[in-house]
Amino acid sequence: MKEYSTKDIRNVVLLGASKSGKTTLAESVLYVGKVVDRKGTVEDKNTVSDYEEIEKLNQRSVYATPVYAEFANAKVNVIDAPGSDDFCGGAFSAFKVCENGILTVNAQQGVEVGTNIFERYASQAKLPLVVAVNQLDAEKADWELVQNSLKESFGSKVITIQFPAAVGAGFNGFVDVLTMKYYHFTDDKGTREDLEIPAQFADEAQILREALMEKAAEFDDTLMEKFFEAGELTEDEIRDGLRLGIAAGECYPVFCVSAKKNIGVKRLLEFTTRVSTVPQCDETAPASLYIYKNSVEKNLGEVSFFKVMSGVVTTGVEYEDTATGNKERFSAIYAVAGQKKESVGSIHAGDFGCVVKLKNGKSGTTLAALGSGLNYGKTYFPAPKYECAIKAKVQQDEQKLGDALKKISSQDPTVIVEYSKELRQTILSGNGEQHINVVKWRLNNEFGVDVELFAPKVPYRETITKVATAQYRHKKQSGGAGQFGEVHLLVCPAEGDLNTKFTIDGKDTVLNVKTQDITELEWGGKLEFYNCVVGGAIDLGFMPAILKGIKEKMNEGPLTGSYARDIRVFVYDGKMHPVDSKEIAFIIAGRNAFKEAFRIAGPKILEPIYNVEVLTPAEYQGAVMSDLQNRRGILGDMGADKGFAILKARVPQAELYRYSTTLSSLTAGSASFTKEFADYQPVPGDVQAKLLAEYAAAETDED
Ligand SMILES: Nc1nc2c(ncn2[C@@H]2O[C@H](COP(=O)(O)OP(=O)(O)OP(=O)(O)O)[C@@H](O)[C@H]2O)c(=O)[nH]1
Ligand SMILES: [Mg+2]
Repeated sequence: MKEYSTKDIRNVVLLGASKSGKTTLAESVLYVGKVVDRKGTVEDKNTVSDYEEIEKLNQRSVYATPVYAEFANAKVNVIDAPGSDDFCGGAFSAFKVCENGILTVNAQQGVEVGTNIFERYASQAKLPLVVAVNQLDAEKADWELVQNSLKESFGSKVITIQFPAAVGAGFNGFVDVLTMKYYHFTDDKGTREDLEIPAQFADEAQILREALMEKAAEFDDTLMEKFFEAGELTEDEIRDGLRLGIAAGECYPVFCVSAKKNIGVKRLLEFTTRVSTVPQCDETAPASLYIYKNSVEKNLGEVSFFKVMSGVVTTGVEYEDTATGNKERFSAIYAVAGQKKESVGSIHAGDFGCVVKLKNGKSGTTLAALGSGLNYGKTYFPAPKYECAIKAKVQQDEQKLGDALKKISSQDPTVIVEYSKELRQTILSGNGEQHINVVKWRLNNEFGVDVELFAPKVPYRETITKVATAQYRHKKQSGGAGQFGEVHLLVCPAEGDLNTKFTIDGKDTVLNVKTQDITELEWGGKLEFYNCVVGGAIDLGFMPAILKGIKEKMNEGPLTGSYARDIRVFVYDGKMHPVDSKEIAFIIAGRNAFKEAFRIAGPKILEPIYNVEVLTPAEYQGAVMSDLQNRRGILGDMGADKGFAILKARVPQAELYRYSTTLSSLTAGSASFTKEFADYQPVPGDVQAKLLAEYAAAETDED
C-alpha cells in the first residue's frame, strides 16, 4: 500500500439506526475502493466488518470495526459502528479518532429513533455529519418520507445534494445538484455514467441548486456577498461554504445511496475526500498514537487498533506509554480493513492501523516517542444504564469468571465489573440488557463459564430516630480467667448541634463530655462517640474497646445487617472488675448495649434514592410517568426539548432494576435516561416490615 500523508487522509465513522445498512455500506466502500473484489453480505455472514462470531450469529454489529478505501489519491478510513444503543460504546470510541461522520438513514423508514439517538451523540461530540439515505433500491423506499422526516428532526440544517430519479427496484441513478450531473448506474458493481441532467428533472435540480448555493453562502461573508451580487456560486465555492457549515455542525448535506447495489457510494467518497475535515495532526512532530480499540482474534492474538496522532509511526522504534512508562516496540504494523490486515512500513499522522501482541495494548492507551510526554487521555463513554449481579453457576468457576470478565472489560470499556465488598456480590454494568447478554454469551461460548445474572442487592443503611438508653453486663466466670465489663449508654440521631441534656431513668441529666471520637464512615454518614463516664466507673483505657464493639454493630446493623449511619453514642456509666475487666469484655458489652439501644431508638431502614432524568418523545410521556410512579418515584420538574419531554424523578434504587429494558419497551426504544445517586431516605413502613421479615427469615436459615 502507498504511504499517505496527513492531508490525504479522511476518517469517517458510520452512524445510524440499527439495520440502516452501515455494515453493508462499509462493505461497499471496500468494494468501490478496490480493497476487496467480492462483496460479502450481512445475511451470508461474510462481511469484512462484522467478523466476530457474535456479530455473525445476531446478524448485527456489536463492535466498531475500521475499514478503508484508497480513493483519488486519498485514503478514507471508515469505522462501522453498531446501530443499537446497547452497543454505543463503539461509536464513542470512534468519536475520539474520527473527524467526520456519515449518518445513514434507511429509505424505507426515514429518520428512526436510532437515527436521532446517534445524531444527538454526534452533535454532543461536535462531530460533523453528512446524511446518506441508503436502501433506495428497496421496494418500500420512500423519498418523500425521508425528506420530511429529515426536515422534521434536523430542520434547516438539512440540505439536499442529490435526489433519486426513481426509488425501489428501479433505483439506478440520481441527480447531483452540486456537480449538476445525472449519475446513472448500469450494473450492481457501481459502474457509473456521468450524464447531463434529464429534462424532466431540470426544474427541480435548479430549485435545489439555488437552495444549495444559499445554504453554502450562509457560512462565509465573502461567499454571501458574492452570492448576492452575482446570484450564483461556483461548484468549488459551494464546497468551500459547505465545508465550513458541515464542520460547524450546522449543515447536514443529503446523499443518495444503495449500499447493496454500490450506487452512490463512490460519489459519497468523492465528496468526503474533497469536503470533509482533514485530521488536525502534525506529521513533522514526534510520533505518537492512540489505541481506540483492542480485541482478540483467532490466529493473531491480541490486536490493538490505533490512530497515529502525530509524526510517523514505524516498526523497530521504541515507544512509551506516557501514563505508565511501559515501553513497546513494534515488529510489524498493519493497515486494517476489518479482518483483513496488510503489513506496511510506516503510518503517518491522522491515519489508522493496528499492531498485535503488545505488552499493554488496551484501548485508551497513548504510545509516544520517548521523551515526548504526549498523552491523549481517556475516551468518554456514557454512564452504564444496566446493572446486575453475576456469579458462576458452579462455585469452582468463580476464578475463571473473574479472569474472563477482566478480559472482556478490557476489550469493551463499556462493560464495567466491580466487586462490592458491602453486598458481597460482583456487579456487572453495561449499556443495556442486550449488551449484558452479549457478555453472558461470550462468557459461555468463548470462556466456557456458565453464569447466572440476577438483581443486585440494595445497599440499605440503618439509622435511629429517637433517644434511647441501654445497659449491658458481660460476665463470664466459668473456667479459666473471668471476663467482666458493664456499659451504660445512650444513643440519639447524629443531627444538629451537640446536645447533652437528656432524661435518663426519669432524671434530667446533663452529660459531661470527657473525650470524644467522631468517625466519618466509609459508607457515608458518621458515628459520634462521647465518653461521659463520671467517677472512674470505667477506665479511660477501655473506651477504645467499647467503641470497637459499637463499630462492629455499625458494620452489620441490627435490623437487616446493613451498614448503620448518623448515630451519636454517649457512654455515661458502667462497671469494672479489678481482675476480670479486659478489652474483650468491653467490646462485647459495648456491642450488645448499642444493639439493644438501637432496637428501641425508633430504628429505620434507609434506601438509596437516585435522581432519574428521562428524555422521551412527548407521546410516551404519560406512560413513562405512571411507570415511574409505580416504582415509588417522586416526580419533579418537567421540561421539553425539540418534541421530547424531559421528566425528572427521585426513584429508589430498589425499583430501578432492568429500568432501561422497561423504558425501552414502553417507548419503542425512543427514550433515553440518566441516573445519578442522590441520597438516602427512610423506606416506607410496609417496605421496612418486608425487609425485616426477609432478614429474620434469612438469619434463621443460617442458624
Ligand atoms: N435493499 C437493500 N438492503 C440493504 C441495503 N443496505 C443494507 N441492506 C440490508 O439491510 C439489513 C441491515 O444491514 P446492515 O448493513 O447489517 O445494517 P447496519 O446498519 O450495519 O445494522 P447494525 O449493525 O445492526 O446497526 C441487511 O439485511 C442488509 O442486507 C441496501 O442498500 N439496499
Ligand atoms: Mg452493522
